[in-house]
Amino acid sequence: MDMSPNMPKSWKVSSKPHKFCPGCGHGMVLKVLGQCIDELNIQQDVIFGCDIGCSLLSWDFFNTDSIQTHHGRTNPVLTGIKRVRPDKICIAYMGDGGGYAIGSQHLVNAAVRNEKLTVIVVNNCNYGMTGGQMSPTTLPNMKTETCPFGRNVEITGNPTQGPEMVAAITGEGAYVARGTVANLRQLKKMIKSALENQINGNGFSFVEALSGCPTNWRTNASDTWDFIENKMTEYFKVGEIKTPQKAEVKQ
Ligand SMILES: Cc1ncc(C[n+]2csc(CCOP(=O)(O)OP(=O)(O)O)c2C)c(N)n1
Ligand code: SF4
Repeated sequence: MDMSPNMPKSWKVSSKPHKFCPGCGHGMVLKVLGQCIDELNIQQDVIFGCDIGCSLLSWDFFNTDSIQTHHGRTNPVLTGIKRVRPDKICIAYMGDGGGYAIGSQHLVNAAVRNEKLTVIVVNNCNYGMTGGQMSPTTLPNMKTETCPFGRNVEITGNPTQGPEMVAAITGEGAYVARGTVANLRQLKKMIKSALENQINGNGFSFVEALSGCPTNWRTNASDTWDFIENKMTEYFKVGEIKTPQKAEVKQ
């Protein structure tokens, strides 16, 4: 009987087991990303860029060209690479802090310019790597290290709706969606559509993945899934938001 683990062909086997905490969503997102790279047969052409944050633990995850950037700078670094090598498939991978806080201006400008990149933001409602501080996507009243009594939206504003913002400012041909690790089949379809959109040269491609951080949420398996499936989706609606076939923003 074959007992070897069922890993995507594009994964770098020597860097496994990976370094994410048990139950972390990052590994699940990277698994479906690996499956998409395999199915689209683009491993030789991919340039994978990861941010600072727990996403940096993916710097040696794939057997592809990879680059690890400063916090929030993955989008401009990958934009530069894509502009000099438009034949490459550039994937920018980051957390909600990297995408919507320190790197927000880069996301906005890449989206406005409709850069032909694929951006994946893993939304776990906090700054995971630095110990669970409040991030732009921390839910109203959610407790974190820096809002121990719960996020007060009167003071800190409402959580960032990343895909909705990107869909509103990016151009024709863009693909924008929000998936979740609670529905990996759907998330895989979205990431595949985003990569196909870049392969076809249509425009900016953006997928947010709702994900879990049990270490900082201090949740057991059942509470982690309840939070992802029920609490996060009260605020963050899962689905395709903009597709190149349908230029207008889906409601
Ligand atoms: C310029 C800069 N500012 C701050 C930090 C500290 N820092 C490291 S990771 C991080 C937050 C990461 O959170 P997020 O992007 O949401 O990713 P996660 O770890 O949750 O996957 C911060 C603020 C840094 N490394 N560099
Ligand atoms: S701290 Fe959170 S986001 Fe980071 S690896 Fe652990 S569970 Fe994942």
